[in-house]
Amino acid sequence: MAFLLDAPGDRVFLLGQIDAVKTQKKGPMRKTTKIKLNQLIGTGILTLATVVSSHAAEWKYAMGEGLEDPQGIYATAFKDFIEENSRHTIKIYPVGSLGEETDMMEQAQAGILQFLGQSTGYMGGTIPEMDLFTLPYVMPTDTAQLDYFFKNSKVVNELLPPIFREHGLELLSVFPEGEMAITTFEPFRSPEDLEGKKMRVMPGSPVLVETYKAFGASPVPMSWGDLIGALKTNMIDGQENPTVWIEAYGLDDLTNVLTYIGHGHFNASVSANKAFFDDLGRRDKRLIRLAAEHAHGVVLEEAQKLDAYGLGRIVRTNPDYQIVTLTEAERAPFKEAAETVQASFAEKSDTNKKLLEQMLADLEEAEANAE
Ligand code: 6CS
Repeated sequence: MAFLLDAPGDRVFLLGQIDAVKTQKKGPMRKTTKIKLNQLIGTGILTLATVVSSHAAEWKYAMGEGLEDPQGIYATAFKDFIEENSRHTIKIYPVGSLGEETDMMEQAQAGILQFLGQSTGYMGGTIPEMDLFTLPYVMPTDTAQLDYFFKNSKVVNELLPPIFREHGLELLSVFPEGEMAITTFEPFRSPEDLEGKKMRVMPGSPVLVETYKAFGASPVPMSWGDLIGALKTNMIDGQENPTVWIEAYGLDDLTNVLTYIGHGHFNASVSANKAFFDDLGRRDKRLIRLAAEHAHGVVLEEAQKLDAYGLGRIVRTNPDYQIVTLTEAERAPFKEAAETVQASFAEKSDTNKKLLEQMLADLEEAEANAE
């Protein structure tokens, strides 16, 4: 049965017949996923009132990645959901179109942008508590546990939203993109091997600087826009990023070795400008939350495939490239060094301490419940 909903000035929906269509474009993952709104209605997530928006607006969404990267997949799914289920439209500004990530953060806080997709690694300078996600050897590398954590965690769902509001943002999602891999010119297997090596880290995060110091290296905070040039001119000796990104942007062609030391995951967040969000009506707020929930589900599934696909492509297209996974014994000194970084984060404020404790509890729950 289809219900006809016709509100003045609103789009007419035949509920039970609407499909929100999302298309992914990357390589072998290319496919079309139909998101049936009646499935959401069936689960009670969606009610008639939530689907309809009362006026049409164009909202701006900027992010630190391209359309085919994980943040782009999220943004596209978010946009499609909003556009299929309201009269609003979303214009997406991918990496490079509005300046560096720090510029985009300022634009989102000022309300020039309505939505911001940003790597958590860039956020520590603006929202110090976000460095939680950058702490070494805290997050698991198991993707099922990560998915469970990012959907159910008290840290993400309860503790961080009020902190974001203090910074003029409404938090919508935090999601993982892939395990951090370190690319270098020379192989390393211990902190001693990294001594004196200039390692590029994302700018703004005190934790990233402390981590690479603890690992024996000399960290060099640098924006994405400067990284390729710095590798080409040997200004730096290495950098870290998830495999999906390393392959997509050819960082394997610019270095000789990729090493997994199991120290962390690359994560991204999505938020809205708080004043914009607060001014919206109940229906639009609900629409945005549903779009975020939908996009989160899409990216959790796709990002893992993309990360594995990235590694497969490196192995196929760059056969001389060395791929190293450190053994547990080789990881031990890195893990030990990481403890000082975790302790220093917790000592910085009571909020940090509380967040880290809750994060560890959430991760324990994820380990017990993830399938
Ligand atoms: O290394 C960086 O700065 C970039 N890395 C990723 C995976 N996404 C965006 C970010 O700017």
